[in-house]
Amino acid sequence: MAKLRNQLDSTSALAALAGVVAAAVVLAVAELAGAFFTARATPLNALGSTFIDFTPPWLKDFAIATFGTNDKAALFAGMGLTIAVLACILGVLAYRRWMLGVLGVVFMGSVIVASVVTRAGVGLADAVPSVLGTFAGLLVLRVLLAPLRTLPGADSPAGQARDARTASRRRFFAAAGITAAAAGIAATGGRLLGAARRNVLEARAALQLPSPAMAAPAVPAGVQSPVPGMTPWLTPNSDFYRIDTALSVPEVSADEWELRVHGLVEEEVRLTFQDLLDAGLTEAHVTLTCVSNPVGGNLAGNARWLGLPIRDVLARARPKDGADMVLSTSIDGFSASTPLEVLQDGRDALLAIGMNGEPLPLEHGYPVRMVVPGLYGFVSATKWVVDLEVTRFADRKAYWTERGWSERGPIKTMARVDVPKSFAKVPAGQVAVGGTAWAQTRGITGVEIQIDDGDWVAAELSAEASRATWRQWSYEWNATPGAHYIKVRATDGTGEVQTNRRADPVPDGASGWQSVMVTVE
Ligand SMILES: Nc1nc2c(c(=O)[nH]1)N[C@H]1C(S)=C(S)[C@@H](COP(=O)(O)O)O[C@H]1N2
Ligand SMILES: [Mo]
Repeated sequence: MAKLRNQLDSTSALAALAGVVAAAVVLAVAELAGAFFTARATPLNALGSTFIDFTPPWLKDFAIATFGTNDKAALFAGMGLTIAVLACILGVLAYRRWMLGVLGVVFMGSVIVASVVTRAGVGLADAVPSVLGTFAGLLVLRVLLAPLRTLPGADSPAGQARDARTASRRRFFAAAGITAAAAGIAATGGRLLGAARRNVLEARAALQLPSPAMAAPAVPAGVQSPVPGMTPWLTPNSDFYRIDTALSVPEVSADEWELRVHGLVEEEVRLTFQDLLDAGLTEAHVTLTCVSNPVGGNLAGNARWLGLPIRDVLARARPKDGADMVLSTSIDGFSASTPLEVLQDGRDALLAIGMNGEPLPLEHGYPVRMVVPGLYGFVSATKWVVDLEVTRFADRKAYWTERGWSERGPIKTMARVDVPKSFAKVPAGQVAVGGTAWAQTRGITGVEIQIDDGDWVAAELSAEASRATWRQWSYEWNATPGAHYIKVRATDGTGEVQTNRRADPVPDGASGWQSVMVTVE
């Protein structure tokens, strides 16, 4: 009897230990996954905040009085201890009744999820790391408890039982040790990764953009089409389309950022972020467009960019005769080939640090990116740019050129219907039709509409801010019941009408007229 109790107790101790290891795995996996999601609420910090919220005031006062500036460390120690105790109980519970253990772990996971998603500025997607952690914890608990279940009963022959028990225990300790070590590495890795991102975000938040030496021309009244539901003329940073090959957003510190300008130049130039802040910066509205944008697509956005004209940097480096291209490279290896003459012809091609009055968002290239009016992004808009090599198209190929896209990418004239949407149902009578058209650097001088097989008629153009930006248009349509097609085409500043020749985005941009089907009731 005593022997049986003894054995039960020591097995319970192992089960408790399994619970602690599983809890460590929950937190470690959540922390590691969290590093890739958000800097605002990593699982450990969020749990800490919740822990603070639930700590009675007297205990808080006691902690601050006792531990002073070490109160954060004390908080995490206290939290760790609480979690460890709960985890011991959970481990034993799971050993006795697996389903009870599962419920306990899921409850613990829910507490972490709730802690994360109730922090300010956090979305539901930020719960994913905690959910992943919870599953990993359950798995580990299951695996660790398995050898404990095969411990021989009291009725098996004594010697054999002792050997089997030793073997089971050895397996248990090996598995628990390896898992605990892996959890430690994952948690440390997650913290380090998360810290880099937090540091960059804090530096970005503290950054004061200089006022431009050359301000953007005032935006005329009436750039926005009056049609309800229209795309905003100026795209908010949070709505700006994002295209890049980066699996996780590069975290580049502005302090460490440096741009090297080299290749076919008389003088190699190096620029720091401070050099950019100290230079006279230019502000300009420029509409970016992605070459992958299909006819009627929305991979285009318009922002006010603040940056140093690239021609100023090139003037210092003095390109040599024979150079015809600048290969810009990002810290993550992406590269773009931009014709040298485009960067020198006076358009607002910028090494941009500001977007709509803010430092660049991380995903849009913080601290520095290129913005070149008139060229698709894949040959011009390098984010996290760190290197400009003055070279020749004959000598060097950019990232997408090596993958079957063209080496040059002037933006094609394009008109788009924004309202009504494709397949919309609208009431008969006056229907407001509105959209956006672009032909950066050439400008838009006309937009025409065709209903079914009718005549092409001129739409009303909204004001134009510059030839580097898109232009909105609107049209009052007297709609009769039935299914109708609205076609649209633009004319650019050279007088050329947008081509109806259909082309896929590969290799140098889609073309053709958009046709939108609507049902009038
Ligand atoms: N470093 C880097 N820069 C990049 C890319 C990329 O994949 N990596 N994609 C380019 C492409 S294809 C486009 S369309 C624009 C998009 O810029 P955005 O994400 O700020 O809208 O960035 C360009 N700059
Ligand atoms: Mo793109």
